[in-house]
Amino acid sequence: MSQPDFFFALQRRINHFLELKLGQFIRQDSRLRQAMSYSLLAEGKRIRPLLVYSIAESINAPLAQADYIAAAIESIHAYSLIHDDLPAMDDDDLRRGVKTCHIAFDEATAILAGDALHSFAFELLGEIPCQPEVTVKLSQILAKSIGANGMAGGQSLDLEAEGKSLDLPQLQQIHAAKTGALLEACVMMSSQLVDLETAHRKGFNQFAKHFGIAFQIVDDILDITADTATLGKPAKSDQYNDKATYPKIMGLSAAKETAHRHIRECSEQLHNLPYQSNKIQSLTEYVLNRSF
Ligand code: GRG
Repeated sequence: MSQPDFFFALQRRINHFLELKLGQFIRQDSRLRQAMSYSLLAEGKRIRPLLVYSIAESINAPLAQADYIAAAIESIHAYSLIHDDLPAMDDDDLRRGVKTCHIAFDEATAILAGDALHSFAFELLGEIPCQPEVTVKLSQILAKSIGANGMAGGQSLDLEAEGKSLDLPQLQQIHAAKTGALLEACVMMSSQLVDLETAHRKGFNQFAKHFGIAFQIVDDILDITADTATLGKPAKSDQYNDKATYPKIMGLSAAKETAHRHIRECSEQLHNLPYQSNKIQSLTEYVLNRSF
């Protein structure tokens, strides 16, 4: 599926903002800054920033605030990809169509680039032009989503599970933490920019849960159905690392049907909310039908 037109403008917006802020925050040109910039500005789909902006637009929150959330989350995402590719983790040499950070630079620089991108995310949140109590809440949500009960915890469970056979609830638990938590944070953080009714906030949170599950199922499906050139990262890497995946546990066609079901749930949640949601809806369909 090709990208909807509005993606390009928002991808340009976040790329420009990231480049600008990297330059402002890290004035000294250094090998570390080059490695951060190499991975952060490489050609990713920017799904997380697109999600942040689409939710912000839908609830009429200022995009000038959403910029900081989108950039913080993309920075965390870049850090997680750098560390995920390291020899001690998935040991991959290709990411976003280019050499992984530790291959293009070296392992120590890649570890530090990940660490510095992690800090950069919180520096960005500290600069967001909004009330201090909102900044605190945003930092809490982000920290929680990437820590031991979120992304890092999920990654740890994923590594422990290599070579073992998991059942569906165990797989869901891993993915909800490893991939789902940061995607949920996109929605939860963006929706903090406006004083929403509790029921509406809950609706967005439910949407985010289904979005995260659908995203991961499609990621697992693409790992076995797409090729390395299209993915921009090694195909069949899950098989190679003997990882539990949705297609492995339930079969390819049931995995596809399950992804469709979660996307239908996303639409239903959006439909029940009193906001304009065309862009969120397009992003949701793109996540289901993407080719990489
Ligand atoms: C080492 C303390 C420590 C923590 C790191 C490595 C890690 C924790 C977590 C890894 C989490 C991870 C890499 C999840 C994979 C998520 C995923 C499917 C990534 C691909 O996302 P896309 O398709 O990629 O949005 P692009 O390149 O388009 O941005």
